[in-house]
Amino acid sequence: MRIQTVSTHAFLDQKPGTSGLRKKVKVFQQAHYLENFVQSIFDTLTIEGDATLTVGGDGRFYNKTAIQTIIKMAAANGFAKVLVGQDGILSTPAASHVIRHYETFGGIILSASHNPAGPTEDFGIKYNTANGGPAPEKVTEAIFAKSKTITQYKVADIADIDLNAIGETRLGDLTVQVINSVSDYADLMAKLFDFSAIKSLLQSGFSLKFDAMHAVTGPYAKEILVDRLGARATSLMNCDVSETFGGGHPDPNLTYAHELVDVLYANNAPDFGAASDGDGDRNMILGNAFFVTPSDSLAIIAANSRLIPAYKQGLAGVARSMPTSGAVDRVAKKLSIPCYETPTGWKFFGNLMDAGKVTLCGEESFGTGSNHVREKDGLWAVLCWLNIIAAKTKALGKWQSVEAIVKAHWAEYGRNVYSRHDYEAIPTEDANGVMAHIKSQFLTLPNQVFGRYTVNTCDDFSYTDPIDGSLSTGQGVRILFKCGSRIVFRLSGTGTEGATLRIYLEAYDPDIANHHLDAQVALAEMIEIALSVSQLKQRSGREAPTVIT
Ligand code: G16
Repeated sequence: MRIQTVSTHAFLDQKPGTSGLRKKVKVFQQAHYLENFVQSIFDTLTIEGDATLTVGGDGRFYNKTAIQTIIKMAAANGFAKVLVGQDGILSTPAASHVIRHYETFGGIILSASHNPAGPTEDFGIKYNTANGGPAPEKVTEAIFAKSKTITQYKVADIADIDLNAIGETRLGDLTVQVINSVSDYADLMAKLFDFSAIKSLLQSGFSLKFDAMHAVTGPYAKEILVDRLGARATSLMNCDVSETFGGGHPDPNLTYAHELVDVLYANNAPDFGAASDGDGDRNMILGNAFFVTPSDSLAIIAANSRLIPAYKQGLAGVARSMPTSGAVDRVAKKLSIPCYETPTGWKFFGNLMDAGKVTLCGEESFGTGSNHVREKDGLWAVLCWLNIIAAKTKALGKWQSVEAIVKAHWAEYGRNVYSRHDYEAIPTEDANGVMAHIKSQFLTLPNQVFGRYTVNTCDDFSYTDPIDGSLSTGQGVRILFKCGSRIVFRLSGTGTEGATLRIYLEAYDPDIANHHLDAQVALAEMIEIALSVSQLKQRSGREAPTVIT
């Protein structure tokens, strides 16, 4: 096997964001760009003789091209074996499972998640460590540092692999094994959940609609929901993976998953609806004409976790990202288990799960998961809900609607009314100006009264990892009110165009008489306060958010 050493020049923009390096495809197509980043990853690792690398992606445009390059570079950099999903497909949670199940050295996941796909759209790459989780910040910082000084990379002179043919190929010192993309993951789901109870529920006439948004979960949903659980084939929509994700924006929220939303809000709607994103780690849960806020979904799964076989012994603890609502905190209190508050980014949950401190984690950004893998997991969340409904149905003799389950939860715990307003693709200087303007008021805001809200404190969230002591600063600006309500401002770390400014709004309401209110109505006063304190409209020229969830 001939190994070429190729001279290159550094690109200075390869800083991984919230979840890996995400850029336009055209940026990745520049000569040496992808290779530089892959070499920078490999240069931060100590690759031992028998090391295996897992590789897979969400099937978007450029996935297969990148995989061929990565295989050649893995061969040149000392990996003994590469495990790759058939056709280059592995959903992000499935990739995490493959890394753990086959105990591989680590993995490279190719995805820009919920961002659109195609020649003029987005691509992404991230490294996951042997625990199956996204590399922690100290590793991503080291990769970035390498990328700024790189002068050469190594690539083996070997033929392209047939990614369609399951089986092993030997190329010089490297073995490439193409594996079924779905079966290991589907087997894991069958171990965690009560498939026979879910099957009975589906046979009893309970109807569902799952929207894969033309992205990676299509084949997973077919195998699990239809082939193994017996849902009708018509329960699935947009389940053929296309390289452009059907020209859509595979972000499972009320704006971008409108096709599914229309079905669930129509006459004779199904009892349950769900969607997942480009790489299969996000989820949106809907009932008949009812939307479940991701923060509530996490709390409800935690509160009912004993109904699911995998969690019937109880939870070690739970964790949520700082901007996620405190609904799960109330459940943790009742269960007398710890609840951790981390910065945004699934990578911050890894240490807590590895140390056995938490079992369930979740984020307001439509991510929920458990310690079965080290990524959030869209289909897992869907199965949690189906399992909970199936178990309650068994106990009550009839099924409860999603809305009834959520409202019963609010009646017991109170409602953390919640919404996020996103202003996407605004000029970076304007977004930075808004953040600086809010921070400049840190000393004057406390004790100011805005209608029925009085500011208690303000800060820029920072986090010290309780396991390894690492400190992460600048994780979101918080305005905390005396009544426990709060407004958080944060710049997204996953966009590829300008800046995305997120405003997170939360107010706690224990009064059942208000629980029917639409969140935008219930939070109207706080939305006005957020706009006035931030001067967002004046500074960005934007009249309204791009997305409201
Ligand atoms: C990624 C991270 C999540 C994070 C989300 C949004 O998700 O894994 O932890 O909550 O981005 O991050 P931001 O607010 O910085 O845009 P995904 O699904 O894009 O991989």
